[in-house]
Amino acid sequence: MPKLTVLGVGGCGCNTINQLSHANLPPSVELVSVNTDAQAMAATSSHARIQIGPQTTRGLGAGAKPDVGCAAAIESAQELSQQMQHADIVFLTAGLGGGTGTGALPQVARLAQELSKPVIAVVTMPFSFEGQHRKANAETGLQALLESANAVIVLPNDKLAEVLGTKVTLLNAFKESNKILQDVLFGLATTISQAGLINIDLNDFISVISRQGRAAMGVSNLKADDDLVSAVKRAMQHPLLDNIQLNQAQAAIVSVVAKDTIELSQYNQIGATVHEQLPKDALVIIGLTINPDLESELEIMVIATGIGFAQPEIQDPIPAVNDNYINVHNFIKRPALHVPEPLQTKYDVDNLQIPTYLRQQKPPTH
Ligand SMILES: Nc1nc2c(ncn2[C@@H]2O[C@H](COP(=O)(O)OP(=O)(O)OP(=O)(O)O)[C@@H](O)[C@H]2O)c(=O)[nH]1
Ligand SMILES: [Mg+2]
Repeated sequence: MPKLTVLGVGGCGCNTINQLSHANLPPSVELVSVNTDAQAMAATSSHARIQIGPQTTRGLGAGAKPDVGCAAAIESAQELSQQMQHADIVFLTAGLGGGTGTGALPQVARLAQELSKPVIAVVTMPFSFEGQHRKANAETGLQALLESANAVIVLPNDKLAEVLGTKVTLLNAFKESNKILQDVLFGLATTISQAGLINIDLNDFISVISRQGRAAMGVSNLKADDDLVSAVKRAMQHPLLDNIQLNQAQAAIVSVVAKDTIELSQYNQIGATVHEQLPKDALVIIGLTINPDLESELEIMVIATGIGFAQPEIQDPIPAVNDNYINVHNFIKRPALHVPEPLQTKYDVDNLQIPTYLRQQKPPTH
């Protein structure tokens, strides 16, 4: 079963890991919290923890200085590499704008790249109210990350207020942004772990995510009487994602889980809708899994990659059924998921959703 290792770096990254640890992800997903801040990290529930830069920071955080976060990751490079060496795919997540996540994440991505692991990073950009200084740090961190991760998914925190309304509590808004990662991890882990009858296999997946650049991902459910085309578009244009140009994407992976009543015309329509949003020559891989017990009519997960970089020659042959976007058409039943034992935590989960910089009531640096 392909192993997905998720490293959450810094306060925000560790919050996301903590939330994921309560989400019953498949056992092939390993959660790792990484922080310079020993106290915040000890409060995170995960399979493994790496306190980076014990010499550089003495366990006290990076004080909103990305250089310190960067030095901490370099100090702990060996442990970080060891943690990632058995992964088939590395997911990284952090909030950009502080010291640890912003400085360490590009270094962690570089280490993963040195191990030849495909790397997807999901990062948040700071709220406007956090000030110019944090914003500038976040922009610099993002540029560094784009050079070392394959696919980078950006969630601007300002969109949380725009989409969820100003009345939403900060905690719920953060939970919502962390849920995007949760949904996609869940979808991916189940899609690529179909032992024996694999529909989208690890190599398909790697060929899509190794397109360097910005990426988009999303999940949507189709209820009875819902419009199929809108559901596909919902999965492709998640409102919390940064505005990205899907018409510049080089590749996409689409995983459809449906009841056994799905019609061929519906399946074709999903493919056609995805294809319409992307350039004509984009590589699109679509898989279908049948699960008669699905709660909704259909579940669609999309990851589109390679956005914003010059388009290289796409070599991958696409075996066609009768359309050039369908390459897999296996009707298989999704195996029952093994639900892992809940992870141990002795701390109040809700409190942990509060970013360290708020919990410690330090004003953001301007
Ligand atoms: N969406 C979301 N954003 C968060 C969360 N926690 C923090 N943030 C954002 O992430 C940015 C970085 O904050 P932290 O992750 O606490 O910073 P850090 O990487 O630990 O850096 P230092 O504490 O300076 O070492 C903040 O400026 C916020 O914009 C969270 O749980 N969800
Ligand atoms: Mg911190």
